[in-house]
Amino acid sequence: MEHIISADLVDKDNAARKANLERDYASLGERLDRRGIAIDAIRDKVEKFAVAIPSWGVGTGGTRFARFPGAGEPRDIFDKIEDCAVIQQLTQATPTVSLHIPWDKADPNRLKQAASRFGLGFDAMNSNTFSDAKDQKLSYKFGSLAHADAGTRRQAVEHNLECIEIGKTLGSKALTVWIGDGSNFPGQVNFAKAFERYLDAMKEVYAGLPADWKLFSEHKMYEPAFYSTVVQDWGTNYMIAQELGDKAFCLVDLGHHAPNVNIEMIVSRLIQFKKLGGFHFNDSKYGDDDLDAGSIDPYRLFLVFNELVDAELSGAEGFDPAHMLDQSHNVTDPIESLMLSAVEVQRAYAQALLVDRKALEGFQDSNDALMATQTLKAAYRTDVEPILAMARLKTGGAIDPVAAYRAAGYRAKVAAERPAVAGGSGGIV
Ligand SMILES: [Mn+2]
Repeated sequence: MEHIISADLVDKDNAARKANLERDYASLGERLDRRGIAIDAIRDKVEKFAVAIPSWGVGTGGTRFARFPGAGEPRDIFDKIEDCAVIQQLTQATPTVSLHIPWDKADPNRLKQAASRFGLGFDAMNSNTFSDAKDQKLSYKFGSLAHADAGTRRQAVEHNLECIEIGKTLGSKALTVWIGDGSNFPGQVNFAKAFERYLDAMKEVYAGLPADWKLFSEHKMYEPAFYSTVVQDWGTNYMIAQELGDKAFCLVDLGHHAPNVNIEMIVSRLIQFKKLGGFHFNDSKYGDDDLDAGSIDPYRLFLVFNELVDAELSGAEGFDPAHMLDQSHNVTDPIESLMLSAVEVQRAYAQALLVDRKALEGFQDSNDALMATQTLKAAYRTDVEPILAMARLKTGGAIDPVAAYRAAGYRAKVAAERPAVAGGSGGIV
């Protein structure tokens, strides 16, 4: 398997940090042991934990006001795969890439070959019927799968079926559908009719799904439509998954809710009714900000993982959520942001594994609110960095991914090879 950053360089960076890490790991191990927790068992689970990188995340993002490209941005999906390979090499937490079609359209066999050079696989396929592709016959300006015009709906269905076809060659096992359909003005759209059209179109997409695939529908409260969206919340999303069938699940993008919504409870509900498909991890302050996971409210991320670990440990039937990042990096090097975001997601998982669930249950049953919440806090307050770093070291990654990345000078190297792309225009990537 090929490495983009020299393995010697990673080894050298690790060698300088290894002795301190071993001391920190032993010290944390002793403290966890006092709590009845075996640190190696937690590390084993962390090593197996993976989160997919969105291909669109390795380019510099932007807002509707402007986009300020960084140096050495990927020019095409093959450059993007190389950037994803760097993230995986240093974190060992991101073995798969999630593609967006048509942005990443290329010969599927070539794509497969490019990824396998670096040991990368492909996660869920993402369709795009929220913007118009070049030379597209009918516009999605007024919607796609829920469009009033049957021809436009047909085109959107065909596009989703094409994404499934590409994904079959790549070894993907899921299709994520997020639509921009909705309205900007009261009265613009008949809510019931639009939802009916969406369901009918999605039934056609679902019918094209291979037996071992899953269909993820992603809800979002607003944007690009600002008055109503067709798939606005988890309740609507749950109805969709119920209507479509056993292979249909709800995808929770953390940024797609109103501020302060109790997302961890939504997660619990979807687990309970076997319809949690997976996540788009990111963080937000005000809306769908697509900020780095754990950068604004790490406690919320922990509380989401508290529900996930609870389901994992209790052996909830059919529980197998997909983990994906979905972020827009406007002011940072996307590779650095994605590496740290993957680590933040891992961190929340590790912390949630430390919750004393037996004690928590006792406090819940005896209505001891204070001790119940302190039980969660005790896990959350634990600095699990030595566990994460040791997991990376043992699997061939970097103890400090950002330091190793900077030492390797990767961004400067690709900046010399990849001509600068034009900035200026607004653009979600
Ligand atoms: Mn998303």
